[in-house]
Amino acid sequence: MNDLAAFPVTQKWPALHPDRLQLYSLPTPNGVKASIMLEEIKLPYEVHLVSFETQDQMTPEFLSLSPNNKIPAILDPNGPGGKPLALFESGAILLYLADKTGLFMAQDAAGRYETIQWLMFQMGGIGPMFGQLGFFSKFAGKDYEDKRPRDRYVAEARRLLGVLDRRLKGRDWIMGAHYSIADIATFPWIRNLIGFYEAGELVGFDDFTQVKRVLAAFGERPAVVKGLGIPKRP
Ligand SMILES: N[C@@H](CCC(=O)N[C@@H](CS)C(=O)NCC(=O)O)C(=O)O
Repeated sequence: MNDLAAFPVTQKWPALHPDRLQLYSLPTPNGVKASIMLEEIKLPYEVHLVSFETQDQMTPEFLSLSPNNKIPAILDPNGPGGKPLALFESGAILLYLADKTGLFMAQDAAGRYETIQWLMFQMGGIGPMFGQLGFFSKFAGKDYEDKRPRDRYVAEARRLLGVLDRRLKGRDWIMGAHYSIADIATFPWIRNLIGFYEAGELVGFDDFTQVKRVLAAFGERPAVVKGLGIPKRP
């Protein structure tokens, strides 16, 4: 068995089951991508809560794993070559777990790149842009008198929703008949936009009927229901 003691993160968050994949996270739209994927692939894992209230993400132990001070991060004792592998960035974690299990990723080369393309669309577009919209519409930025930043992100969120809506027309999921890591990356953010950020009306969410349809299907998956609550907040 691989010894995880060499990883400083295990000093703050001891591994009770060092043979299992270790997840360091919080149930945010980026965090739940990892927990939903782990529930989907049914890989045994041990979860550790990284509390933002106590700034856990800024501790040297966490930074040794995730130098960008963001969740989620994982430590897999059984990585490539049987050696432990540490990873941060949710998109990289999804790709790694898809490769490790052969699940939720097209197996032909062209389909694989197409899946990665839509995963990147979420990572570079939907995630960062919706995040800015949340800041300017619900959090500190909502009190700014100048509404141009908010309007810019509303317009950009609408544009991205339109791109996704057109892609989903005639398809069950982003990659067609097959549910994939592109869906696991994307739909927690759509859910967050209209749920936690309460920006549904602002972006005219009702216009995006395909996105609405697939969001509903996503929310019915047992692994999604479970993964959305992992790790439990105290
Ligand atoms: N691109 C990163 C973004 C991760 C991210 O923004 N995580 C947020 C929570 S959703 C975080 O850890 N924030 C803590 C901080 O900024 O201090 C990923 O997809 O993993």
